[in-house]
Formats: sequence, structure tokens, C-alpha cells
Amino acid sequence: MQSTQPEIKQRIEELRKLLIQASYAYYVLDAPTIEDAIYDKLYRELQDLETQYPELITPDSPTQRVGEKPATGFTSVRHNIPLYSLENAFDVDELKNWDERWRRNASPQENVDYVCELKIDGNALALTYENGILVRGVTRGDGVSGEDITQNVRTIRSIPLRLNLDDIEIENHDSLQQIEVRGETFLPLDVFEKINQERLSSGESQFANPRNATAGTLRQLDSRKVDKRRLDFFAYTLQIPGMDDAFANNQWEALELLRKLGFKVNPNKQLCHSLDEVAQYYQHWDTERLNLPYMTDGVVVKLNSFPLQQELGFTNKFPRWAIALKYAAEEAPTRVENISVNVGRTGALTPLAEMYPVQLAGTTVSRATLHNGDRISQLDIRVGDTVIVRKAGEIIPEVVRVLKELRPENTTPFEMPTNCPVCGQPVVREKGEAVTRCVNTNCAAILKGSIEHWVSRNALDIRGMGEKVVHQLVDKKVVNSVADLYELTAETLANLERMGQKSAEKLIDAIEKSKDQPWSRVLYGLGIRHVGSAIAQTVTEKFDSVEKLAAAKVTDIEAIYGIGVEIAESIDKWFRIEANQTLIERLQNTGLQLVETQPAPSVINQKLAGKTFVVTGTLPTLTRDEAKELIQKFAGKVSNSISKSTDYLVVGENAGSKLAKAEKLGIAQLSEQQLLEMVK
Ligand code: 0OX
Repeated sequence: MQSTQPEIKQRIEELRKLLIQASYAYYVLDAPTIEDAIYDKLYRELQDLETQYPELITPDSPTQRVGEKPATGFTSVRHNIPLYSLENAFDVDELKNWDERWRRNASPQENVDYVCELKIDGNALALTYENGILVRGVTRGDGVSGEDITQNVRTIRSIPLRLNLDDIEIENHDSLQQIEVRGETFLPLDVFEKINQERLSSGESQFANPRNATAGTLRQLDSRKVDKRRLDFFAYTLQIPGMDDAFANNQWEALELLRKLGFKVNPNKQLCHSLDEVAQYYQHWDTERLNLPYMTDGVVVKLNSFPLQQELGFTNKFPRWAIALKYAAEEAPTRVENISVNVGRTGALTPLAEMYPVQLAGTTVSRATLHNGDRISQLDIRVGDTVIVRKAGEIIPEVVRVLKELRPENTTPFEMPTNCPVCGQPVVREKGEAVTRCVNTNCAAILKGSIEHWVSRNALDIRGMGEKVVHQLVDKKVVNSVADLYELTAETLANLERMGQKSAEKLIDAIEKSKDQPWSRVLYGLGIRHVGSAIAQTVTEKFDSVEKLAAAKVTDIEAIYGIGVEIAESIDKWFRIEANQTLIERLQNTGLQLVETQPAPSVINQKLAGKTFVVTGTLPTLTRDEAKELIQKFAGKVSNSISKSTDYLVVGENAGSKLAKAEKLGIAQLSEQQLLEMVK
């Protein structure tokens, strides 16, 4: 029986309600109520209904979080009420000064309450809701105007698309026509680390800290990319024009109201009744914050009472009723002993400050990245300078500034080399790029980096092939490409320093075993720019062989969900280079998996497991691709070239050189009929 429109509408509303509740429990309360599989099922049901009845789609539907089309740019929007910044205090004495100061400006106060909140080290956002629906999300910008990034904000699951106004005890709901909520969006530390790992593996520069990574994410034009980053959000300010004090008397109540409206409010807040309690809270979180899954750089202390806040007002920069009590930045002075330049596998030249060792955030720091030549010029860092280095939590140490007054005489400005410090070839800096690169494909540094990447854990995972082995192999010119690894013998390896016969044999085994690694890892191992392991996985799901990927057009690659034009162009460019085509041919000949042969869910049985097949010529009924698919379906391995490890050559008419080679090597031949018999 066909459902009627009202029934459909009712079901859609019911599904939305269920999904919103489940998402709230998961993302805001961190207490999931239903299994992921059930959520997915309900979500798909809603998606299907909305596809059938597009006229019933509403902007607050859980299916409407991620935009289909990337934005072309962001528009600047003036904030209704400026986003003030906070005055800083760096210790309890400075906090007391602030307390004395505001008291001098206010009517006499007794029993003042302070609200302490953790200061989240993220990016402030202003969210506007009209009649309960999220209509705009704007960055802080300069405090007066920011950028409209609504499409990106919608992807943040802890930001409700529709406010929960049901639990709000207020006589006239119409007065809630417009609500503005402010808070901090941030990247949890584990997500931040993953992003940096991914950037490292795809040859991009790493973000110095989660705040920069958050800002970078918010500026993405493609909201599908933002969605993948899993930003989070804590709300801390609620503004209802014209009735700010009618809905709550103080900040503590406002936080509770924000929670009721469906926002995530940081649970580590505290209502303090004295400055001593504030000081205790600050000291408690100084150590405890290291156990939190996000970064905090201090405590925000706010006078609780709204009437008192109103009485005090703002200076031209800050509210007088709040202060940021910051934690001592983990910074220390030290001396730059040398500036070295490292050449990575992508050829990027990264200057590094080598410093007198100093203790920071519980670790000894003796090196800090200087990022690139521009950064060095900005800071004017010279060898011999005393500099301030900073390291916060698990963040990479960086040089913050130079103490020029301590600069010794006769120092000279540092200049980026014009030739590669490893191979001596001229370096290039492309227009619009901050990075200087060595573009000599035979550069030993690039080669070493590429091989280290190829053998790394997430790529071909060749255990025992450490940095020292790789360096010796390249320096002795035994290995000039990753394909050469597959021609190594135990004898050659045993000649290396600190390598016995036994370890050499083990390493040869590990190299041999790497031939079973799936195609996605091979693709990642090739080290194509912007292709990290997650991207390689996504790409190989669509292009299940190297041939298909090499033949793909930029537009075909870009059509994959989650793959942008930059990645697609980088892949295309890589496959057009002749030396790379030769490399692929050589890798194919080694028996590596350049075709997806992982047993797909459709594997029926393992009849051909452990056997390697090559298909050649025109078969009577099957196309070559169909024959290959059939072999893979029964867990056989397909290779494109004949080698000693080939078990069978499936031969059709007009077979050429492959047949000749198979005959020479004495490899068994099969007709299509015989192949079909084997899997019967
Ligand atoms: C934070 C944070 C920032 C609102 C008006 C004055 C200061 N980074 O966690 N700002 C504020 O409050 C603003 N509270 C916070 N918790």
C-alpha cells in the first residue's frame, strides 16, 4: 500500500527526531544511546525518503550537515555585537590586581561569585539562530567583522542545527526569534595528531598547534573536507537581543541554558565564591589539563552576575568583568648553535635550528623547525642568537622570537641555499609557494627519503630496513630506486655494516613478504604528493589497479568523494612522468600487488588461493578483465607480467611475448575452459 504524503512527513519527522537525539547523546553527552549500525540504517531511511520527496527537506535535517558544492570564497560579515578579546593575567598576583581594579570601577560589592571556565585554545565562533534554526556561523575575524563560514560550521556535530526550545521555561517563545551563541571550536588532540601524521606522510608541512590546524580547517572551501576533520565546539556565551537579562541572571545560569538548548558546555567549569577558590581552580587545572583530550592555555574568570557585568561594561578592547588567567607558556631561552637544512623525500628544504639543549614541557629540546626561508627572514634568526623556544604539550617545538639585544657581534643573516645541500643541484621555489625544493630526482636525500617511506609501517612495512640500512644502500649505490630493493640478495646485505648473515636473510624474507601488501599500500608507498595512507585507500577503492589509475583523467579521480582537484592533479602529474612509468613496470615485474587482490566480500571460496595467474591473448568468451575478476573472486592473485613466481598463464588467441616467456620459464598454461573447470 502506498503511504500518503502526511504519513511520509510524519515518518521523516520521527526519523529526524530519533537521529538528532542519538547524535546529541553521542557528540554532546559523550554517552551513545544506539549502535552505529542502527544509526546508519535510520539515517539511510531518512536520506531515501528525502531523495524521493525533496520538497520535504528542511535545513535542520541531520542529512543537511555537509554541503554538496564547495564554496567559492567567504564573505565578510559585521558582527551585531563585537567579539571582544580578553585581557591576560599570568599569575595570581595579576588576577588580584584585576579584582582590585574592577572593584574600584563598580558600586561596593560583597559576596561576589566568579565563574571559572577552561580557556579552550581554539577559534571563536559566533552562531546565529533564527526561530531556533542555525542560519549563520561567523569567525571572530578582527572582532568587528569575521568571515561567514556557515557551510563549514554546519558540519560540526556538537553544534545543533535546530535549538531544543522545548525545555525552555519562558512565557513567550517568540521572544527567542533571534539568538546568538558564542563559543570555541577546536580540534581534539588525537584528531590534530592524525592530521599532522597524514600531512607528514603526504609531504605537506605540519600544523604547529591545534589552533592553527583549526583555523586552517575552517578556511577550507570544501565542507566535505571540514566534515572529515571532526571539529568540536564548546559554547560559553548566550545573547538574546533585547532581553539578555530576562532569560538568565548570571553566567552560571546562561551556561545551563546553553546546555538545555542542545550545546556542549565544557563540564570542567566551577562557580567560585572567592578569589582563593579561583586560584585553587587555576592551580588544579595547571597539571590536570595535560590529561584532557583538547588544549587549554588558561582559565577564563568571569564575574557571574549579569547586572554587575552590565555596570562594568567594556574598555575599547576587553570586557572589564572577565580576564584570561593564562598558564605560563612553556617557553625558554637558548642559543642557536647551527642552522642546518634538511632535504625530505619530496625534495622540500626545511631549515632546522640546532640549539643548546633546554628543558621544556617535560622534554629536552635541542632542535626546532624553522619551517622555511620566509619564516627565518621574518624572525631574522642567525647562528649565535639567543632565542625563545616554545613547546606546549605534544606540539612541535618552535622558535617564537629572537632576543636581538643579546646578539653577538659579527653575525650574518641566514640565507636559504641556492643549491641542494645534498646533491648540489640548483633548487627551485615555485611562484606562490613558501617551500624551496630540490628537483633532482637522483638526489640521494630524496632517494633515501623515498625508500624510508616505501618501507615504513603504513606502506610496504618492511621490518628490519631501518634508516641506517637505507642510507648505506643508497650511499653504496646498490639501490637507486625502490624497485632495486627487490633485486637485493642476502649476500649483498650481509656486506653492510652491522648486518650478519642471519639478519640479512630475515630482511630478504621481509622484502619478499612485502609483495603481498595490498595495492593501497603500494600506492601510498610511491609517495605521490598529497597522497597519504587514507587518500590511497580511498583512491584504490575506486581504481582497483594501477593501469586504471594511470589511465584515469583528473576529472575521474576528482569525482571520488573526498578527493579534491589538488590531489587528483598530483596523481595525474606523477603518472605522466616517464621515469615513474618505468618504475611501475619494474614493480609489476617483481610481483607486487598493483591490482586489488584483497578478498572482496564476494569471495565465494578460496579455490585459487596462493596461485598467481597472468592472462594474455583473446579468450573465447571472457574479456581479460572478466577473467582477472574471476581469478580474484576465487582468491587467486593476478599479475601483469610473467616471472618465476607465476603459476599459470591463461592463454587466448594471438598471445605474444608473454607466451614465449612462459614457455621459456616452463610455466603451466591454461585455456579459458580449463580455468573455468578449476573454479567449478
Ligand atoms: C575560551 C573562552 C573565550 C566572552 C566575553 C568575554 C570573553 N577560549 O574558552 N572567551 C570566553 O568568554 C568571552 N570564554 C571562554 N571560555
